[in-house]
Amino acid sequence: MDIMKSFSLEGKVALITGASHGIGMAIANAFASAGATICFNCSSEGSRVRALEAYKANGVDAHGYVCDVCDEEAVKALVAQIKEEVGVIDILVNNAGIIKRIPMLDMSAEDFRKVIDVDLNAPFIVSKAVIPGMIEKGHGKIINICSMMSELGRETVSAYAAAKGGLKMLTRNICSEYGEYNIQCNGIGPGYIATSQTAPLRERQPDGSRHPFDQFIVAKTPAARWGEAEDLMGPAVFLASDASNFVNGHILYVDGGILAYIGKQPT
Ligand code: NAP
Ligand code: GCO
Repeated sequence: MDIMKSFSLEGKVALITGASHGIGMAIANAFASAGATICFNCSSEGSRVRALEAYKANGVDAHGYVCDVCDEEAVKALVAQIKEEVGVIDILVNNAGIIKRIPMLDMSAEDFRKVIDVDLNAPFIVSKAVIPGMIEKGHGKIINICSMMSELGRETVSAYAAAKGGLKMLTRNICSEYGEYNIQCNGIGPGYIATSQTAPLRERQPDGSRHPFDQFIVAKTPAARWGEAEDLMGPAVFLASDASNFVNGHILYVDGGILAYIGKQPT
């Protein structure tokens, strides 16, 4: 048996939401390397055009769409358009996400709802649109991009932690409800990854020193570094491939060990 064939995504159609850059683009590039046809959406035409150029420069012939993942009718239309233009979706990565770092007592209910809408309601909406096609095909892979905040809280990220905690349980519920149709739904929980989303946490201070949070995270991570989006490529291909057909409802933390580590005693 050639075990490496079980990691192939040849002939598969993948939709990665929010893959105009960052983690989503890295995962899409990994899937393309493994043989998948890449579809992605983002929230603006500018992002879509820039992303298509980046994919092309990387040798990936991606299909890009502008679609707000919070808009159920637009999502249903996107899935139908992809079916028409590319094929029925075999692999879905619910990656699109936002964060608002605001102390809870200062956060408006509108801001709280917006984060929940993108980070939790949208994965429900997109999964609901994609699962019927997976059932018809007799297989499917759904990967929800969770977070360390699916397990831990911290100051200023109440909405995000609530959303990502809910996304962990939505992952387990899709596993429970659709596992019998040969659909595996798992999560990836990235640690702290150097993307535009975390750029504010890594900004140099006026005196040129590293951001205190940057120093904190590196000290708290056994790998002693921030993660790179590329660190997620292998785990994502594993969860999207036949190699993980008996893995279901699992959140795979790709965090350099941070969740396992209590932290170094202050000197
Ligand atoms: P990012 O660089 O901010 O990218 C977010 C992506 O989501 C962009 O492509 C953006 O599209 C898209 N998006 C946002 N709202 C959307 C909407 N309503 N409809 C469609 N697309 C939308 O974020 P990232 O760091 O790559 O993170 C990607 C995912 O990983 C997120 O779910 C995030 O919560 C999660 N995560 C990140 C980290 C980290 O440390 N970076 C760690 C754990 C989990 P536009 O380009 O059009 O704005
Ligand atoms: C934050 C960060 C984190 C990361 C990630 C960690 O402000 O704490 O943005 O939330 O994005 O989710 O796994």
